[in-house]
Amino acid sequence: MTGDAHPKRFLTVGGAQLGPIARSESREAVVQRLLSLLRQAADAGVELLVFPELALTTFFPRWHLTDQDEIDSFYETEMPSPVTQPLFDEAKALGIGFALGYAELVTDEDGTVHHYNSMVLVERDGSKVATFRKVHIPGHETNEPDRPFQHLERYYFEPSPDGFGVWRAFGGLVGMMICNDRRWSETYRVMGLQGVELILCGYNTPFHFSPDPGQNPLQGFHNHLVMQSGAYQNGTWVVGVAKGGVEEGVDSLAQSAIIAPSGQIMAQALTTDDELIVARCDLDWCNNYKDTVFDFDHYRMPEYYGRITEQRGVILPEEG
Ligand code: CDT
Repeated sequence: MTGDAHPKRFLTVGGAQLGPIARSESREAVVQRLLSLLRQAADAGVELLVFPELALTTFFPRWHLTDQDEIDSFYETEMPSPVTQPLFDEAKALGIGFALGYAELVTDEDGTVHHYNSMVLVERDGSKVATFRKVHIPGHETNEPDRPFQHLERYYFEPSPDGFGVWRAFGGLVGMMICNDRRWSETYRVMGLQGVELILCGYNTPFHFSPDPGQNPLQGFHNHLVMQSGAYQNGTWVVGVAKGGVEEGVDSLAQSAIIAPSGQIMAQALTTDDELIVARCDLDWCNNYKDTVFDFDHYRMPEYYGRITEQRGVILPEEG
């Protein structure tokens, strides 16, 4: 104790941005890259390291694959597996927790197979805290050959059956979201209503957006816009970590960032390659916002928010 009447809860958080992963790159080689970032993080005093979405393989939804065995080769059936075990072992030995995005294949007892876009959260002692599955699945369901590349997440993944949880871990309240989830204000609010203090997010965001290429130059702006507003409006830290750079000919956004409950960016990646960013996060800073301008209990008006859960799309007011 320092004698401070209000000791702060500091957590040193890292973002392990990845550069491109080639389709031919083995998981073993990728895990070596993750281990290198993990060791850099240990040297920097990081206690929780966040890796990107689908961090073990290339971003395979850019291709329309039809052979189910080939498709399933991109998914993990166990976590850890023999290939990812060294990451779990080294993290435990170094006393670092981590969050890792990967494609998850689950087979139910009745033989039903599920494909999820998932992120596992592991504590500093190696224990698994939770597995989060992506809720908002973007892109399209069927092959659209006129696009320069596909974004077939809706062909490869089903949405989470669980939604957005928040877990007591790392001395605080931790939630997760994956890539497109970060664009939806409901994502942050559902976690905000569970008191979240730290939201972890991995993303793969191509610059080219086929449905409206006018958005291409705004990808970096929109990325930070949504995470900064989500952080501020819910009084939470947000850690957004990219797999960026030119991967199999597709240029993707980097600009990983650690964002404070004030909405300010506290650390940001400078490259489009493997890069560690670090911030010392005061989890108690969340209360400056949660107890004042965003004191939900005092100021929210849920009686007027029914439409948010009662309807999916827009219902226009009657004419005349
Ligand atoms: N991975 C992922 O969710 N990417 C989407 C791309 C835009 S939708 C085709 C994103 O929201 O960044």
